[in-house]
Amino acid sequence: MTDIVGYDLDGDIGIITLDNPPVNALGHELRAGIVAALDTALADKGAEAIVIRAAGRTFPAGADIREFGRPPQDPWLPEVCNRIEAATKPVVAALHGTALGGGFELALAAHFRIAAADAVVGLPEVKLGLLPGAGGTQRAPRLCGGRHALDLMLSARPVPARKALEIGLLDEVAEDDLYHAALALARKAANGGLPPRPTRERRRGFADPVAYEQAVREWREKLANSPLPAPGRIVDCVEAALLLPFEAGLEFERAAFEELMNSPQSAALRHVFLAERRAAKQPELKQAEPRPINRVGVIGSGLMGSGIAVTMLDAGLPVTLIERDQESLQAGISRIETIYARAAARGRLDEQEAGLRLARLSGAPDPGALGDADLVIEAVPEDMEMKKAVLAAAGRATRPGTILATNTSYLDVNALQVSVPRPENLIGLHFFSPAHVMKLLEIVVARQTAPDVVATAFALARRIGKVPVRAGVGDGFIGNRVLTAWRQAADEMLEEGATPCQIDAAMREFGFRLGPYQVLDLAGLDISWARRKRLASTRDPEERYVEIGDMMCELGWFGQKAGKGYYLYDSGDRRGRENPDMLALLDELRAARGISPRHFPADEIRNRCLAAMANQGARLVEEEIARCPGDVDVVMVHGFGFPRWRGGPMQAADAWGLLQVRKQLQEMAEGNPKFWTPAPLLNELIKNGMKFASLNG
Ligand code: 3H9
Repeated sequence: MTDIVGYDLDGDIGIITLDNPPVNALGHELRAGIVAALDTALADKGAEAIVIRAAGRTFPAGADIREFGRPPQDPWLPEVCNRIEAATKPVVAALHGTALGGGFELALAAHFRIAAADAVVGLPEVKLGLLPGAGGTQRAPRLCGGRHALDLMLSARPVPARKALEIGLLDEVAEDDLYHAALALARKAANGGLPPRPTRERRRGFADPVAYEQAVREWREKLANSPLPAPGRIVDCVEAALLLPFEAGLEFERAAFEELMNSPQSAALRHVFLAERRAAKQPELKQAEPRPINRVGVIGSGLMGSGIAVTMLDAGLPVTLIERDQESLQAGISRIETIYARAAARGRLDEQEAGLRLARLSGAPDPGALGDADLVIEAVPEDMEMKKAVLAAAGRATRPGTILATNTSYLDVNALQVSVPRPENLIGLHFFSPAHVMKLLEIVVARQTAPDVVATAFALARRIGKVPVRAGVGDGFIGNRVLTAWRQAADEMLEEGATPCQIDAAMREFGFRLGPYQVLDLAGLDISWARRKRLASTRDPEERYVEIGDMMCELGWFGQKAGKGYYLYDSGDRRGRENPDMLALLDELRAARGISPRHFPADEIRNRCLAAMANQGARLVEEEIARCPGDVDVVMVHGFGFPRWRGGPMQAADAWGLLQVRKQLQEMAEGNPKFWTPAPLLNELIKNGMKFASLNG
């Protein structure tokens, strides 16, 4: 057969084996190979039944996402599924690993499905702004009914094999040997022990049409305000499965799939999926072996330090917490205990598990306790001298192979390297607050960082469930640089007449969960204040400087933790309400500057913010602090709540049109040229008819 599809005869059963690493994605070659192997099996007089299985780590995890957006090549996946279903010999799909999307649809078209006990199945296309487009919306409901089918497709969550068996999506779960259990099932079918049954003819899932329609109605109501088209189209297709003949249902699904494939939301979601995986791939992972990490030290147990400790404990790593004295240590431990108590109270974790995780925590008021740590992360306040002293002490207390990491948000990691005995062991691990919740991890590779330290950081990110992005050394790395630009654009509008509420509302309408001022309040305004003070002497006097943030900090309004920032936070309230003192302060500032305030429509707010972010992203790429625009997008999606379905600022700028972005920047450039002048990279791309996406490789 082909290199990636094999055909053998095992006794009287034809075995088709798919072997397209890493995840058996159903690209053109694999699809063509399956059709050819199926023809061979059907023509093979020795084969009474057929098993389709996969080699490697998984049964196909879906259609090949990298082919999307290109002209389709025959045979299409829906066609392959129809051919399997129409086979004149019984076909058994033997699933292991993660049988997802088009992979599971292939299985749904087979006559029987058996899965390994640890396999999961799912239809997660909605996460890519799509729907199952190879018959999944029509076949799954026939097997498991409307409610389960809708849950499967709209939650996008994979279902464990046993649960899938229970709801009718599988026929058997193989307790130990999947291959032999699949052979036995195929033999039983071949011997007439099981009736042939194309899924299109199954009616089990339609047994209770009233409940089916009720599920459709409930989901439709729930999704009424979704900004995404895919969920609603999934509901339409599942409803169509009940109402239309099978072939017409397939056509309905096909049309909806194509409409979604051409939607900007799907383009953005696919972009983020691929960008996340590109960001995790680093040359060092091929060149160097990650160092083993069995114990982690965390220095500093404030908001960041305790969140980092929880992240490590959650991943099964023992943690040694270091504080300057017993009292601070006790406060840090209590903070961690509170995080677990809250998780248990909310039912996210059972108390026993919370206890097991806490049992991995130890602490000491002295870095001497770090002797057996493989990695030490400092999370002390943003002060260069303090960080240098803490890292130097950690360097002295640890073994030669111990990796030291700084969680600095802005400071120069090259300068910090100078303070430690083994600079090649120092790296930046920039977590985002709250560290045990936020997925992003900026991995800051400094001048002397060793390749195996970089490889270890990326391997660790995977282990602790974070989304890693490499960043070069530069003030604020990637995320905080873009945030600063976003904030500059927003602050200029504040000064000219907008309010924090209006700006935040416009950004939420764009799809952000939180607006820029809510984010600043959450992170603490003192952090960026300290940075501004540090950089005050280097500030370009020609650059427009909006003083509002400094004025607030001088009054002690540090955001959520102080109960007052851009918003007011009554005790226990994390959402905040409009801060009237803030509005008065703004009036004061405008009056002092002689500015008469004007109204800002939401689209102007969004355009200015987006242009500023994309321009800053372009500069980060030029300066090689970000490797590519896609990395900037991943940072903004995972660290700052940029709506995933908009793809991040660079993808959103591509979608808006780079000419439009430049026009917006040029319009602004007069008031603050240094900040708003389009980055040379932007001009270069426009000149060559390219987009940011062209640089993602
Ligand atoms: C679909 O099926 C549409 C159909 O309904 C209709 C069609 C007509 N394609 O995530 P990982 C690569 S839509 C191509 O790091 P993990 C990935 O890029 C699809 N490549 O591993 C990476 O490559 P590299 C519906 C894919 O163990 C490598 O595999 N299916 C695809 O953490 C490892 O990936 C989905 O949405 C793909 N479909 O997680 C499932 N999937 O090594 C999407 C993965 O070169 N996939 N790759 O960087 C996943 O959720 C996870 O990848 C999975 C493994 C759980 C499978």
